[in-house]
Amino acid sequence: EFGAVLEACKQYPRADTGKKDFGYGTAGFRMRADLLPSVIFAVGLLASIRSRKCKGSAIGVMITASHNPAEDNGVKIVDPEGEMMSEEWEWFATWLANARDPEGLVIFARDTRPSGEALVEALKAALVATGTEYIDYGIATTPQLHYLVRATNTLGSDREYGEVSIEGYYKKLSAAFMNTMHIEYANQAGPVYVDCANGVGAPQLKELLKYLPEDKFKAIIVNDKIDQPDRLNKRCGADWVKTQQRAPENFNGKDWDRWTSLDGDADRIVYYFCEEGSIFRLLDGDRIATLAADYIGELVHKSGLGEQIKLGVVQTAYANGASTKYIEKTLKLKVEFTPTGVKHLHHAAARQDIGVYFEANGHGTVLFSERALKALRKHQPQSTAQLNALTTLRALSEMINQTVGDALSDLLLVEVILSHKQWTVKEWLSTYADLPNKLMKVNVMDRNKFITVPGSAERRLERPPAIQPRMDEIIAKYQDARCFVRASGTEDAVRIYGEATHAMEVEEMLAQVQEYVI
Ligand code: 16G
Ligand code: ZN
Repeated sequence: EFGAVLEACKQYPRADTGKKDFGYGTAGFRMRADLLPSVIFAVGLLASIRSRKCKGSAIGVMITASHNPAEDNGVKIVDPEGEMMSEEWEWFATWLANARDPEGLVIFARDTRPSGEALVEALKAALVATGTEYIDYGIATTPQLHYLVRATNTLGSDREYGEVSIEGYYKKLSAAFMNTMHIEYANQAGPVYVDCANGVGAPQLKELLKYLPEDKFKAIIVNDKIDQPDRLNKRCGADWVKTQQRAPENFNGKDWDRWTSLDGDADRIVYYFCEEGSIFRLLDGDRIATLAADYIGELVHKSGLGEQIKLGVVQTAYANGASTKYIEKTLKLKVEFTPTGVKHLHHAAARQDIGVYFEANGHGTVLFSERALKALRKHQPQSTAQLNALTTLRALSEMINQTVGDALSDLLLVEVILSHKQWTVKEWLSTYADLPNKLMKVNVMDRNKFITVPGSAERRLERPPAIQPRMDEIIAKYQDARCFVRASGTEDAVRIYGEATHAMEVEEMLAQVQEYVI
């Protein structure tokens, strides 16, 4: 086997990247697609090893660069439960040297980027060379691949996740959605418009819609030009809308129309609309988290399980302070903070009975623990009201993707909540008022010099030592102000985030902080 690996390896020489090394960052490897073949080959080797180490469980490989430009691509590994790969790498090398049985299984998919096709060849070469069985699922969203990994590994067990196919994913989501509609809810204010970033979300949402009756769920798809690769994520999509704070290309919403944007691999979603006078209003990940926590918390209470099942919310430092305050003061729920990156939030949420986690950028989901699921199964409702709440909760636990944030599943979730509450975007927005805020990107000589205080969830800087004390003095001058600096995990830059009561103050504060960072 080793000879075959060496032989195949020669076909995928390392691209010249100068002094730069490839690094498995917050969301896997990501770079210009032409630099990637050797990296994908290595990931193929690694996935085959990881699968063998996990006693032959299926391991997933997703080829995507998510919200980044069309000429980029990337790759990440999905663990047996459908989660992001665990951080211990050293094991694999040892394992490579010793591996005999069992056989491995790697399943993979890619987004709509044309470069994906050749990268899949590099991946397959590594899998063939290591004698690893594989299944190519073609074009899929990142969360669909996570689903497939968990479904594969739970097949035949007492906790089967769903049919092992993309069709099975649609069936599971749509059936659960229909179960949330067990009571006749008045269809609310018009369809939802979905900007698919000209990416994989478009064909996959179209497919999902075939499983949903139009009188229960009506979506109008915008930006679905997957045959024009250079339009992917360009002036559209969740990342663009969130960072630009404006509507995407081809937006033609009337006032109060409900719009959403997915990102290029459909694991993020944000909502937005225009108020009278064309004022743009964003309903980001924080808003989805608060909406979901409010609604699910209410259902738990109504079902009579309030004493047994506790909800917790997980956020990052980027969550708007007003959302945190709303969760703690109005919803009276616990908030935990973790560093940026889905794997951190996911693990923290998994420790709750029901854990709601969302990054402000729109990536998130709601996790139901085994304990909570068992309580939902066992509970004997004492009234029709309890039964109704319980039925909805059970359906939601099936509809919400348990492996990772999933734009399609989150879309259904928000739509269910809005129709149950008979809310339009207006009522949703009015739950709290965001603090004015700003996110800045600063290019520095060496971002690795910026290290945050351990356990501070990136809210305080430890090094360089001079900066935080100066920042504290600046922040103290403003009311309800917050500001933090952290090195990006995906770009060669440092990010500065600030919020305060008035937008002018945010500007002033950030301008001063920036001076110390550069
Ligand atoms: C990655 C993360 C995202 C995070 C972002 C932060 C995943 C799947 N994606 O895109 O969650 O918000 O990085 O980027 O974990 P930054 O470190 O450059 O600010
Ligand atoms: Zn993404």
